[in-house]
Amino acid sequence: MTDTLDDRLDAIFDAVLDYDDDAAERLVRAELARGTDLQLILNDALIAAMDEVGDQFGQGTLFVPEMLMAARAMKAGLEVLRPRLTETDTAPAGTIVIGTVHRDLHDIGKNLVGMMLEGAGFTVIDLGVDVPPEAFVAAAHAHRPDVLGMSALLTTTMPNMRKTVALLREDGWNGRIMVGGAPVTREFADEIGADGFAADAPGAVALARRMTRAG
Ligand code: B12
Repeated sequence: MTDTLDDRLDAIFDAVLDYDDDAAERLVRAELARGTDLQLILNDALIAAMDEVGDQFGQGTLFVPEMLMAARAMKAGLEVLRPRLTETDTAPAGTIVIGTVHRDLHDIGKNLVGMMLEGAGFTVIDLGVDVPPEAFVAAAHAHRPDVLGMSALLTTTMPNMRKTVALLREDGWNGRIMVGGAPVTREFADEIGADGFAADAPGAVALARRMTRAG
């Protein structure tokens, strides 16, 4: 049976690859009850499973419907972690508007970043997915965030990040902009005039803290 921590994390990984929402939810809940470190559950089980799905998709052994079902199972597990990730006992740290860029529907990474930012004391306004540049600009006016975060998972939607930064600056908005998502790099962030890049959710929190401390 699934006894060691590795076995139990493997079982969560397998539940996602089996597209089994119920098992993913149940096993993550059981792991939380045991007091297992959240980052282990995330990195070694849930995110690892999405990486495997991405690899299989890349190899042509798994297709979009399966990718979608795996994403649903991953999200079921992530929802169990949400209350723990978002609970905070720190003072309000600032406001962050976050969204996935135009024509991009990937939101798992963005959601995770949002949850961890909330856990760090930030007020997070999530614009969702497929957010046109104009909608980011409107949100910057409406919410006056300290930091605006953009996520892109497709090389074909990264240019929409560039367009959004350009439109925000053209509009005169001078808050901080951070970008992320699997294909995004620090070099790309510099090139498009964003103020920062982070490779993962803890990195996004550290970056947002630096950005708000610097004022
Ligand atoms: C799940 C998934 C889907 C799901 C998305 C469901 C959902 N609700 O999100 C569905 C099935 C919808 C999907 C669709 C497609 N997908 Co897809 N998908 C994936 C997959 C397997 C996992 C992504 C994921 O959730 N990872 C887990 C999260 C936690 O990681 P993450 O998103 O990278 O986020 C972390 C960091 O990047 C960072 N981060 C993320 N956002 C931000 C933002 C900020 C501000 C900061 C600081 C940090 C940050 O922190 C996060 C936490 O650590 C990836 C493979 C992969 N390994 O990335 C392919 C992948 C991204 N998809 C791919 C493709 C091609 C597609 C489709 C075009 C397929 C098709 N032919 O239709 C469509 C496009 C749809 C669209 N218009 O968006 C390719 C992209 C190739 C490329 N170079 O562009 C990938 C890489 C698969 C592959 N190997 O080819 N996909």
